[in-house]
Amino acid sequence: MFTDWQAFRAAFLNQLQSMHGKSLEEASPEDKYTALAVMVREYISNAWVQTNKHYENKGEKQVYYFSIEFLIGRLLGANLLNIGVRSEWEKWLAELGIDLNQLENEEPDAGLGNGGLGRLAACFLDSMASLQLPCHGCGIRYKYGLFEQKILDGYQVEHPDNWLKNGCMWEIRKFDKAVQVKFGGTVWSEEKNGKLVFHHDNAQTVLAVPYDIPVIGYQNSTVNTLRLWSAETVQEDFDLLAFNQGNYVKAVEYKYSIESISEILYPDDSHYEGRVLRLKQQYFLVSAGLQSIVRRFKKKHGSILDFAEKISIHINDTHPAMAIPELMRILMDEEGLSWNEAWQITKNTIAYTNHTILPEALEKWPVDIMKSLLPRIFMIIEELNKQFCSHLWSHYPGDWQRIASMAIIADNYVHMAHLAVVGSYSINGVAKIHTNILKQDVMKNFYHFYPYKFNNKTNGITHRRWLLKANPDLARLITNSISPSWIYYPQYLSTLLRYSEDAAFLEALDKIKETNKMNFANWVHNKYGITIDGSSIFDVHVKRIHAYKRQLMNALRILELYTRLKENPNLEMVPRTFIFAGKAAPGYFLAKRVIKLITTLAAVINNDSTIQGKMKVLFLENYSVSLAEMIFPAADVSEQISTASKEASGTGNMKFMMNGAVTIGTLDGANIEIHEEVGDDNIVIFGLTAKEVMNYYQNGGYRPWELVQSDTRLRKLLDQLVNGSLPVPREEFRVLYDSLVNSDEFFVLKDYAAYVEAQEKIDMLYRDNSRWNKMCLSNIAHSGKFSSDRTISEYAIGIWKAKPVVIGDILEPY
Ligand code: 26W
Repeated sequence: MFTDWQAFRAAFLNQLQSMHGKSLEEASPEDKYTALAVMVREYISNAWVQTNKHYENKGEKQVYYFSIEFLIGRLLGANLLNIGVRSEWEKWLAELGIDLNQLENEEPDAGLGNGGLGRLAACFLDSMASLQLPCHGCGIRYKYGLFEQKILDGYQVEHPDNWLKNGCMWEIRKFDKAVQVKFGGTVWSEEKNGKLVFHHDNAQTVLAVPYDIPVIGYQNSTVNTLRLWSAETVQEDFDLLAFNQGNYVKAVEYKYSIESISEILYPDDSHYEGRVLRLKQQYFLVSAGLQSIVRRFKKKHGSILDFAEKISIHINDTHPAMAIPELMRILMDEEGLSWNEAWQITKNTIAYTNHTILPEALEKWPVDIMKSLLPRIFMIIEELNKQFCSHLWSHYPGDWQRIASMAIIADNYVHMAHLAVVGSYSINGVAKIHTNILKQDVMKNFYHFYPYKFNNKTNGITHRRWLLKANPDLARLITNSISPSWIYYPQYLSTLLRYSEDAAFLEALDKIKETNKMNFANWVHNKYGITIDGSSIFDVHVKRIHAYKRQLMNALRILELYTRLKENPNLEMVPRTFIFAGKAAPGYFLAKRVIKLITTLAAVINNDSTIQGKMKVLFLENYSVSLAEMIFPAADVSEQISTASKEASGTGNMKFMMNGAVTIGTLDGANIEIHEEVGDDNIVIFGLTAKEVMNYYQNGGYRPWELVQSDTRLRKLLDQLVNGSLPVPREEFRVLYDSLVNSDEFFVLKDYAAYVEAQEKIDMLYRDNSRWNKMCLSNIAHSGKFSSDRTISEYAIGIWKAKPVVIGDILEPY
């Protein structure tokens, strides 16, 4: 659009002036950020409109990805990159004395997700647009994202994440597209012309207002939409309460109770809690989303009976599973279809991804709550359950046990995973092993009944954000070596293997890692005043804090290594910097104690001069997408040490690999497929297999106490948690000690010796610099498979039957 710097400069200065009434000299970094964001918006506005027009006119199948979380992070940098102007604008801004990176840092992270599931949804959006697929996101516009984590006295403290306080530069409020969502009240029916007609009286009506965010494809003119819904009062309801009854305070209270629906993201990661507000959020999302989809569909297409051919609705875990009864409700009560017609359409429209097998994460809602909050939805679920159970009965006559284990409603609960399986045409796991566990274990009865529905789609990450954007030096080296094709076809990264024996290339790789580590070390120094050794191994464990992810195992090994180093200051070891980051759910006591343990180790170790800086421990506050973008490029070692069978896939493992870090990990989730790609020599695998773990579980676990009794080293180590040798009250870590010694549900002690050995292997491998660089190269070269472009192509072909739509070359701004 801008032919030269002059034109760019004029537009930028004009934007500053019209938006902020300021000259360049007066403008703050935030002013400059917003001005630049508006320029990006204008740049893509035409393409956005044209993309929607194309989709409407061509009538291709549309896909809607429903998710309670979209962890999109910052958009300015990624948008500039996808538009294809980043380096040029960066240069031009520099000529104006402006550092683009600084402007990017002005943008608050959109932290509308907890962890893997939410970030996956964001990576998927990027791939959908980049592959020119007509696929859109549908979510909630939380006023507060995931809490901001501060570390105070070594403990996690939560602060509200008021990410919208200065507004969001990317959203467009579409008030004319608002829809109404109904809660509570009573439902009654009457027969009219031989048909049952349902009426919903005394319901509380909530206005769902959409905010659209553009999702820009990589240099292809496709601009898809992420639609986020916000809850507001229906104006008349508010006025009625406030003025007609003269009860202003009550009216304001009412307003807050409605708006609370989209107020805050629940900070639970893999732990289900039956909160009414959460159920409201789920229904709010699916009802608003489906109403707007049906409305748009009817505008363009003749018969609603074609709905399933033209629309796929993907539900990201069970959180949006009420899309099933809600679509039934809309098709029957509003479109006048029969039960059977509605059912045919619904079960051919919805596809479901499962993201976890942890029993405590499986959602089940008490019947009472659902019945009173969503009376019509509950009626439909009840009928579905009745029909499904009688269907089962005819297949498995007399097999009560099996039928009870599969029922949608059982023991006074609605089992959301069962609802999702029955009401969808596709059910996928997120890594090979996870899908196999679903088929053979967690959902084996369902797999027996519906074998054709189950399939695997191994997760992926967008290589554009996680390599091209996060690690520009590495991206440049790759492009200069093998051409930019890898950006479009990430599997092409494998051609890098031809440099496996090229000393100059390996050297260049090494240099880039070194620079990234130095940059990171400088950032740490500026922010925390801690000095870390850029030539030490950066050993990184970043993810949500959870017992199954075993940060505790890593911490124990750090404690042991430190103790050994104290005893023998001349211990041969490559200096290491242990880097942790991650949030614990606010109510997850044990996870919070693990944070305290790590910060305590950091306080002791970082201040002990007798170990000559051979070890440092960092716990970085407030893990977020932006922080992650700084960490992955600087990592040497990727900790992926979950108890085998527990991590459905993991996606951090892929981000590390793509940035040339070497994995130390268990045979769990996608680690298995990473191992398959890079082979034994380029990854360090240790520990129990999923089969072994599951065998233990089936036989009542193992007896950790006996292990501790027979292992002096382990006993001594564990004693250090509770014998007063750490500078905390003596009982501080008793709960951690007890959890290990009494049950050790996640096999920390059982796997400990193997883990220590694997870590020693890492130390040994790192000493051989050229061998290590080859390992890094192998990881980068084999990371193409883990691009979400591959994953999304598989969804598009195998599940959605969606085809790319070419928009043409219209990225033209004004
Ligand atoms: C209802 C409480 C709750 C909230 C979130 C239960 C479960 C969840 C998510 C399913 C947890 C989650 O994020 N799972 C992660 O999904 C990633 C993307 O597929 C996987 O890579 C991770 O292994 C899995 O833990």
